[in-house]
Amino acid sequence: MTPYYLTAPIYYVNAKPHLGHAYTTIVADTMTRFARLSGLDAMFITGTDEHGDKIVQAAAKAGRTPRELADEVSAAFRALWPELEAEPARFVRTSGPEHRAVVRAFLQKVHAAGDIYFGEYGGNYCYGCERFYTEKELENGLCPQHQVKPEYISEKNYFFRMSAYQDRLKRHILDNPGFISPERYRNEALSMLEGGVLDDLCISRPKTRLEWGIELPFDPDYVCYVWFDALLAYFTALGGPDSAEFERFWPESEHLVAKDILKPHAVFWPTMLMSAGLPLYRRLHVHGYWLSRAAKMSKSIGNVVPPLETARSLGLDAFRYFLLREMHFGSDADFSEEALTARYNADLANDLGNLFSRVLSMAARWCGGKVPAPEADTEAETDLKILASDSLADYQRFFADARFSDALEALWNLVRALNKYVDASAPWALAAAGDMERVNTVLYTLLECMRKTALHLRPVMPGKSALMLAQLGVPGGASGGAQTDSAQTSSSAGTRAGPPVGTLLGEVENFGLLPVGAPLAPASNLFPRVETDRSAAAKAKAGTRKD
Ligand code: ME8
Repeated sequence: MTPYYLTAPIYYVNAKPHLGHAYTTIVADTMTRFARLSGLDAMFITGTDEHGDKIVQAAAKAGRTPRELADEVSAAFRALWPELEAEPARFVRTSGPEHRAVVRAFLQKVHAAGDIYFGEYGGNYCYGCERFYTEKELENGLCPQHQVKPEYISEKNYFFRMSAYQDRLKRHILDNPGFISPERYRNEALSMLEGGVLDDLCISRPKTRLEWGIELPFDPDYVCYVWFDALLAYFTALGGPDSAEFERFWPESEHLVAKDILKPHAVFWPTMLMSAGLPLYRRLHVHGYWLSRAAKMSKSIGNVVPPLETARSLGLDAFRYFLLREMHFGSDADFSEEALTARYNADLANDLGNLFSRVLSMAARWCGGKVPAPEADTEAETDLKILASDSLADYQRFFADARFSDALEALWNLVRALNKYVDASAPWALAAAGDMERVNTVLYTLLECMRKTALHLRPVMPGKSALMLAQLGVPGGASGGAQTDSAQTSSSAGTRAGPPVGTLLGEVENFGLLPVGAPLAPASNLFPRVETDRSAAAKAKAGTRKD
């Protein structure tokens, strides 16, 4: 099986997880499940980024040691992922001994390549970002991420000769159009490489100023700068660059990040890899920010969306669906409870839930609760099958390109067409007229398209998809499918099980995979409609009128 390796960021432990962290990790999980369903041997990893000034400062504020704070917050991140049905194959902690060894070995390689030198540097340092900013990068003298005035710091440090790789990196980005996507971030990365010489990268902090870090192998008075530490987590998760797993997975590696950490991933990391003589990652996917009340979530603004409570409000699968459908990957999106409820009612309760409810109750009534055998198609079925193939092909294509919202929109074209087909073919009228051959054909066509829809939704809504497949009598739909998914990801990559029960291969072209005679659920209530303030008010008004 072709390998596929995806990384979500490893998150800082200075604050608890919020919706933004949940989003990236859920997207990573969804992409991995999609890859697996497409026949790849896929896994994703995440972890926590635990060293550096930021953590030391947060720990001091909380009256804890950095180690205590890191242990506590890292555990909170780790515990969150299964609650969101996100199943990383590995969870890397940068304060662990395996990671320390990987970072030190990498530093040695870059040092041996002659790309590390000792020098003095003074500059504007933002503690929040853990990096120096050039005057040009500041906005009105403030850090563009944190809107705080950076501190001027001057000290002797080690530097990575990043400038030496500027042209090579630029050429690589130009020669490989898919290296950074969407396009706007590729252009942004290219513009970082335009106009003058790229600064070299300061990669150390003197121990007199910071002790909470990995000691440089060539100077014990210094610890490693956080990005040279953090990015190597992507190697640690594979057992380091000398492991067999690295050899297998690294050439197929893809990274997933938000735009705040574009530069470290698009510029620092590939130049570091070039210096160490290692292959570059294959692709970098960059998404925008979730905003809350029109601002980036932050503790100080007080607009942080807690992921778990929000996920539970309408069910985890609805939450995952919302996140993928609402944000156009690459652009910012606004989060609100109202938008979540509106999408839930419109897309899930009305369109998808209603389809399952009406078709299964008709099959219970007229087909004895079993998948009926279809007779010859009419033009309506032929047209519907063409629409289904087109929608599914679009879905798969968009999904593979990380265009999740477009993918789901394409799938909903099919869901809405299926509801229209129910209305137009009116099986109740066919049954009343005794035309059971047409009833069977119409219901089989619907059930088969519903199976395809449920299967395609598996990466996004693993729980509801399994339930839908079980309601359609698909063998192994509920237990088999779900078990295979979790068995593959919770164990180590080397021992992962075989391919999942269903796959997307052949689903666009082939029609009729739903076995005739399979037992169907007598009823379905997948997404009960929820009352909103507006719908309750409308009902109350209607009630008053009737009275
Ligand atoms: O940057 N909207 O960690 P971090 C969408 N440790 N995504 C968001 C978001 C928002 N409002 N806020 C955060 C770090 N994220 C480094 C990474 S990787 C080797 C080291 C997500 O805790 C998004 O994925 O600040 C973003 O890139 C990441 O959290 C930043 O997490």
